[in-house]
Amino acid sequence: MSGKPVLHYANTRGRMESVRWLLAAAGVEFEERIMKTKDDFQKLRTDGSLLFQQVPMVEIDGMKMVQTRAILCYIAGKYNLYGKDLKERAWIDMYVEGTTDLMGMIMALPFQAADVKEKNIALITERATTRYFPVYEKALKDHGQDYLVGNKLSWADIHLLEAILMTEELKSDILSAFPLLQAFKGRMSNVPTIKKFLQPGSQRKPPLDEKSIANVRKIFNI
Ligand code: GSH
Repeated sequence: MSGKPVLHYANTRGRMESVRWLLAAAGVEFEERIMKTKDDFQKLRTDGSLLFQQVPMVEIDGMKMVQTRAILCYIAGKYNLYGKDLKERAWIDMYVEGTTDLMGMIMALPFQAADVKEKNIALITERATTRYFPVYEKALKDHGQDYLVGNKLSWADIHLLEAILMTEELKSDILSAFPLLQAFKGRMSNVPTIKKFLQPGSQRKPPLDEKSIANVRKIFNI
């Protein structure tokens, strides 16, 4: 065993992408075991690797961890990206839940019918600009620091950058009314580990194309 975390998921962003982001930003190398077929998924289930018969699953520190949020909390805590005390952790949790809600809406789009999808894209861009991004813009304005919590890089910053880039894929000028978030995006994209993850050829996954959507539908019975 290499000692590196091993990520079990399909060859897509899905619920695993934030785990890839967090590990990459923490500077942790990881391996991926890509499930290509429904049978690959079934094998993991029958060999007892999946506590709730679901992925994402990450082998780390002798555990086979499932439940995305549990995995992310563990990694954030282990690599010192989860605040210095309970209050900082509470803020990080609140910010992360906001970006999780926003990204959850985006993640569902490829599996929706064209008319529903069109309405939801409008809803997502509206929510991003009126509910979510104003919160992060205000946080940065109020404390005047480079990072969201504790004047130090945390899981909240990494998750927000992931959410910004995902939302920009729907509407490239989505940050036009948010100057501090534009500057934040520039700063975060230049953190060396993140900069590396944003380069072509990294373990970051692209948005789903038609072929991958069909494959994901088969693997997960969607
Ligand atoms: N609460 C779980 C988490 O956040 O990790 C949900 C995991 C989940 O729904 N995983 C999907 C899955 O395994 C793939 S993204 N679906 C098959 C199933 O639920 O039977």
